[in-house]
Formats: sequence, C-alpha cells, structure tokens
Amino acid sequence: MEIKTATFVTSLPRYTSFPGIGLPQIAVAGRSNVGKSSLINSLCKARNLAKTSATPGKTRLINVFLINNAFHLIDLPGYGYAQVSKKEKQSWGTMMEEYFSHSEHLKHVLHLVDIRHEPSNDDKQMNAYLYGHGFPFSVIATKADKLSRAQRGAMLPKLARNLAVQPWEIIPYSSQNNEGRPQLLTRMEEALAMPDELVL
Ligand SMILES: Nc1nc2c(ncn2[C@@H]2O[C@H](COP(=O)(O)OP(=O)(O)O)[C@@H](O)[C@H]2O)c(=O)[nH]1
Ligand SMILES: [Mg+2]
Repeated sequence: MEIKTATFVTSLPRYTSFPGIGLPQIAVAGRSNVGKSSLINSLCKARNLAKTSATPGKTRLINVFLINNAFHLIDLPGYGYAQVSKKEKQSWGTMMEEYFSHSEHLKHVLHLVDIRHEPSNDDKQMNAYLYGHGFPFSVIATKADKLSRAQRGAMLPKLARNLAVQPWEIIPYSSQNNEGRPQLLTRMEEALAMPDELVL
C-alpha cells in the first residue's frame, strides 16, 4: 500500500458525535509524547497533518484523518502524562471507552511504545485492554533512531515479553528517517483486508 492522499477530517471531544461513513478505521494509541502524531505525519509524508508537540499531554481530542479516500486513521488522545488531574484522567478514560465501544469499523490498533523504555504500567494496561476486548493490534516501537542496533536488540525482547507479543512482530519505527514505514504500510494493508467477522 502507498498513501496517495491524506486529509484531516475532524477533531472530536466525544466519539459518539462522529457520524462515520462506514469506512474501516485504524487507530493509533499510546502514551503522550510517544510519537503518535509524528508517526501519522511520517506515514502520510506530510509535515503538519497531525500537530506534534515537544510538550506532552496536548492532544485531548480524537483526531480523524481520511487516507486514500478508503479508510480513517484515528489519532487517539495519549495517556500516562503525569501532570494531569484526576478529572482529566477520568475524561480520558471516558473518551477511550466511548471510542472503543462505538468503533464498529475498527480494523486494527497501532499501539505505540517508546523503544528506549520498558513499558509503563499504563502501556501494560492499554495492552491488557486490547487483548481483553479482542481488538487486533500491532506494537510499534517508536523513536528507533535513538538506539543503536545493539541497544535495540536488547530492548525488543523486553518490550515483547511485557506486551505479550513476539519480538519479530514488533515494528521499530522512526518518524525522523521513516524506518519501518514500508513494514507498517504492509501491516496496515493486511489489517484492512481482514474480513469484518474477525473484528470483535
Ligand atoms: N528522534 C525522534 N523523535 C521523535 C520521533 N517521533 C516523535 N519524536 C519527537 O517526540 C515528541 C513527541 O512527538 P508527538 O508526535 O507529538 O507525540 P504524541 O504526543 O504521541 O502525538 C516530539 O518532540 C517529536 O519530535 C522519532 O521517531 N524520532
Ligand atoms: Mg499527538
């Protein structure tokens, strides 16, 4: 698959209000600052399609992008930002619940984790949620450019063990040099081709 067109559709504070149009969806989930928006820009070869930020905890909305007029890419609000109030954490939880319970066209979740760190408790909770609800997902290890080959070789098995996937299933990704982009596009193409019956 190649991405030929990518456009911003809308930002939603509540997923229930998205009319949807029956297109399949691929969602991007992960900690604040893990590189969700950067990955979307890298995938779409667009500099500013999704707004990136050096300050974590900025994306409080569900951002919807239309790709190739064929599917929606969903930038979910990040979790795990320490400086948020209990109330904000609750509203994040409500938004995610609303999204996952109304996303009948969701084909695949890209769960982004930082390749440099052992998964946080929030990462493990997200992983357990995806497993528990039977959502097909891939683990994408972001910021791969920040590690040497050797360091990476040591980290991938740790990530895999914590997130109950095989090390070779994880896609190391760099939004800086687009490493991992072809593999991720292939993974997305396969996910989009899955029959709906397999999506719980
Ligand atoms: N070196 C490097 N930095 C990255 C990469 N992806 C994201 N970043 C940086 O990490 C910060 C957060 O990225 P952003 O995409 O806004 O994260 P989000 O909160 O998950 O959407 C920004 O300063 C990005 O420039 C990457 O692959 N490599
Ligand atoms: Mg973002």
